[in-house]
Amino acid sequence: MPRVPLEPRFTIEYLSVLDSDGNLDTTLEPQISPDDLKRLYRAMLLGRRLDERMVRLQRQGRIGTFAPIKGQEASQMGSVFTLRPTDWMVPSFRETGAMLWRGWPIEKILLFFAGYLEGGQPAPDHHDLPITVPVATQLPHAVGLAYAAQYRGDDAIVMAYFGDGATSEGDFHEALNFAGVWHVPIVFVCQNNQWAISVPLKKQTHSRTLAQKALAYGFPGIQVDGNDVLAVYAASREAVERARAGDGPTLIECVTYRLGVHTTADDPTRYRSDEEVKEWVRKDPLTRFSAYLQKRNLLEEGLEEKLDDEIAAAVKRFEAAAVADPLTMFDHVYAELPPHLVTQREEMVQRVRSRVIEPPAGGETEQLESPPLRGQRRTSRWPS
Ligand SMILES: Cc1ncc(C[n+]2csc(CCOP(=O)(O)OP(=O)(O)O)c2C)c(N)n1
Repeated sequence: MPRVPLEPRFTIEYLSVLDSDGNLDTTLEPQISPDDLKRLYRAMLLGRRLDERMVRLQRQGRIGTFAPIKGQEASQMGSVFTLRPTDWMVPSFRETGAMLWRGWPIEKILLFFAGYLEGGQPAPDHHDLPITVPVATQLPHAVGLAYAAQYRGDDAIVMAYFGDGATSEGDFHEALNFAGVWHVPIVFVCQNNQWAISVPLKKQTHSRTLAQKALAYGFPGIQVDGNDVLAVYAASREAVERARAGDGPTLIECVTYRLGVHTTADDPTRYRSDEEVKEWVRKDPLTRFSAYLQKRNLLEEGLEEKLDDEIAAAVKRFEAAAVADPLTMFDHVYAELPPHLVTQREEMVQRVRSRVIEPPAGGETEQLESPPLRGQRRTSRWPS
């Protein structure tokens, strides 16, 4: 018997609309109104300015460890921009930009990175999941949400974010498999920023692209220039429309670069060269998009200052909050605390009492309400 080639054979497309000087392939230019183009740029710039501010706040000890998005603004904004508020956005831990777009107040994001429970809770009418630090664990949840939308027959779709490193996790493969089998309305957005902390992409996979992994699970994958907001937008809109029409999932691989540190606890000079970083600075998504907007006369004067003022006002509101309550860390994992955690909690209570950990100053700061999560008990913030 001869060997028979099976159909379909696969190909992966690569999409790019703007080159690094902001020149356009007019045949591929997506239809976006001038107002929307301005909103997109504003959101990308806000993401960048807040990012830089948060790194400084961390260095000053005013927030904790933070994962910057610098360089990934086009991947995040071009994709999240295509969602409706009633759709679901499922982040990992590097989607500050996408979260801002979805309406998370800046001070709430600051609270999260300062260790406040309140900072991590989406508002009740918010169709977003909270930040997820364990790599790829958000993906099966995202597929579950998409399955629920399909089951209920509503028209919501799900967009789930993750990095190149996440594609080596079992959760990624299980999620994509279920998404394919159930044909659920989901768009997987992989921000391939070339590094998973110090692990380069070539040690992560031997595949030519990450997009092609979708084909093994029976749905389309596309690779886009992730520093080109118009390309990311075009691919995302197509994927969102496909999902909403009942035509199943898509995997979008955004080829981008993390220009900064992995987190503020990282020193990337230990594992990557200055030349490599410089090469990617040339492809900065903001420079490229602003060159395009300049040509179309759509750049707003004084925007940077306006955004900085907005950030400064939010930082003030954030700093008016009382210090975070360390005891909340025991509240929301177990319904009944196991004995070793009861002991640890008691020890923490003693430490707070003996002022090894300072309780809130009282008077000048505003006490935040920490609502209990569903099915859980309310705890008092500070023991008497
Ligand atoms: C399950 C799990 N293993 C290890 C870690 C530690 N860790 C945090 S981020 C990270 C790398 C993630 O890389 P990638 O998925 O490419 O996302 P990026 O950080 O580049 O956005 C690792 C290994 C973790 N958070 N969760």
